[in-house]
Amino acid sequence: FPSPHAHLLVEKSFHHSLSKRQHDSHKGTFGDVLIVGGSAGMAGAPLLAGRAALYCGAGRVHLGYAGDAPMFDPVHPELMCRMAQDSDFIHAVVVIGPGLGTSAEVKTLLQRAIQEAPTLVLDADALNLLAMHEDLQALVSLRSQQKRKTILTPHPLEAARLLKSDAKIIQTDRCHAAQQIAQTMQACVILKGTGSIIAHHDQLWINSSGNPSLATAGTGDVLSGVCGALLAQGLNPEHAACLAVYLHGKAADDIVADGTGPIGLSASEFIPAIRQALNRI
Ligand code: NPW
Ligand code: AMP
Ligand code: MG
Repeated sequence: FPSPHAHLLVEKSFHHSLSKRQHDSHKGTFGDVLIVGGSAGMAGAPLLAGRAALYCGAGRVHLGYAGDAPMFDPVHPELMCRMAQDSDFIHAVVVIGPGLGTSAEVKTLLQRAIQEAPTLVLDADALNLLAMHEDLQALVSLRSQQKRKTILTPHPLEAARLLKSDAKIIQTDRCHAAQQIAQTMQACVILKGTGSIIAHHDQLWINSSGNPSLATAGTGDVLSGVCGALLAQGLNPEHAACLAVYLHGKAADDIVADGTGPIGLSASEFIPAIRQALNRI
């Protein structure tokens, strides 16, 4: 193992992860998730994240669109859609980045999320914007002093942009790269890709689940929504990150074991399988 602090994530790492639902619980008990993203041409990304948050047990899921907001999701009319600028960033776990784009207008949305959200997941274009703007990186690292929780979910190229490196170099020492980002941002980091790494303070976890059926557009957007839902239900960032990554991979393994895939699965198809894995764990 690369470090004495590294743990392998396997099924038995997660016994009693989400506590049993109380008989008198209600939607307020399970928290609100707000997904912020969806510039022109990428309206699907927030839908994937939002549907994943819904299927992983968030009490209410809101979508804040940076581009033209759909009035509702006909597949999941439970999702509440509006313009991102009119969304409430304070009373939800905010997941920002899926399909967000990197324009000057969306930079303002990201700054708001970093400053207002008590709990934040930074994915995709939110990470690309951070790489472009050091002032935003400084604001992210301030969050830990304010006792605000943050997860970053880079894939290797997003990690390379953050570290001003290149994806090949990141892949040669993935643990080190994840730890470097965690240290700079004072946050929990998921470095995605085969054997995703979770880094938080001096702790490291390495995921054992997952397979190449996940190598398709939108699976990262799904993962960010799973993280949001687990945070909304009260898990701390490192626990939410580890469980989200494990379930995401386990769902893919279950689908392949059932005889569908690994070729030709679409990101949407993983979402019900993640729900099943969560309810079984
Ligand atoms: P290559 O090809 O090897 O050079 P980008 P994005 C690399 C949204 N989406 N190991 C690899 O580089 C997202 O949310 C919207 C090694 C790959 O080609 C973002 O906002 C969708 N390398 C936006 O699109 C569905 C790896 O990174 C490149 C790697 C752009 O996000 C799709 C891609 O990185 C999408 O999610 C690995 N494990 N993984 C929608 N339906 O609306 C990735 N790479 O250029 O940052 O583009 O990730 O597609
Ligand atoms: P993104 O590139 O943001 O859409 O994220 C892709 C997601 O799929 C991440 O959670 C990756 O860890 C996962 N993934 C992609 N390819 C593989 C693979 N070959 N094995 C396991 N997980 C993968
Ligand atoms: Mg992605």
